[in-house]
Amino acid sequence: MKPDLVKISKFLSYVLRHEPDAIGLDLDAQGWASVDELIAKAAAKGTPLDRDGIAAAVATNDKQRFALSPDGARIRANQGHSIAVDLALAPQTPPDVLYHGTATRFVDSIRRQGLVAGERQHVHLSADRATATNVGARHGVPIVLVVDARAMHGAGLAFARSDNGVWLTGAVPAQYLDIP
Ligand code: HQG
Repeated sequence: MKPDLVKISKFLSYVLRHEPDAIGLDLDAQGWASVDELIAKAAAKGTPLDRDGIAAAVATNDKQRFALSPDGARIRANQGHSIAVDLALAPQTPPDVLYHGTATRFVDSIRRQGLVAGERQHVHLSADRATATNVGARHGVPIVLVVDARAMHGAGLAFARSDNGVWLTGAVPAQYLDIP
């Protein structure tokens, strides 16, 4: 992604996932905002944006973090919210095994508590180890935990997959974790 598009992406993450109130932006219950309103309210707070820049940031985003509605009028973040939104994702049967990348310094606490969503709405899980390693490296020395998603699902715990391929669940009790 080009540097100016990375800047737009970071701004979109901030207002669509965490702080819409920072610019007075209205999100609906599913997390969608009007693109026109976003542009107007960002401008009023000193962040000039235009439709083409937003479209390019959405299209070239390295993790496909955002979605535009088919008519281009609305935008939302695909996952990663700290504010309460109902993404209205259908529950899905996960693969037998999923991965969670974290930092070694969190492992003792995770052994005790399992994985908790913390500031976010969900615990984020990856379908492959490489992605999980990258997620963990954001926090420090990475370590990949293996999640027995099959057993969790069998016990009635719900999973969904975001539009950009991240597996989401409410929490992962420690008994379902294989921690190396
Ligand atoms: C850890 C990025 C102590 C958890 C990524 C993680 C992802 C615990 C940290 C998305 C714990 C939370 C989310 C416990 C969990 N004790 N630490 N009991 N339970 N933790 O950033 O999963 O680039 O909120 O292991 O790709 O790292 O933003 O979650 O290390 O998909 O699009 O608490 O963010 O996507 O950190 O990342 P985060 P995450 P974007």
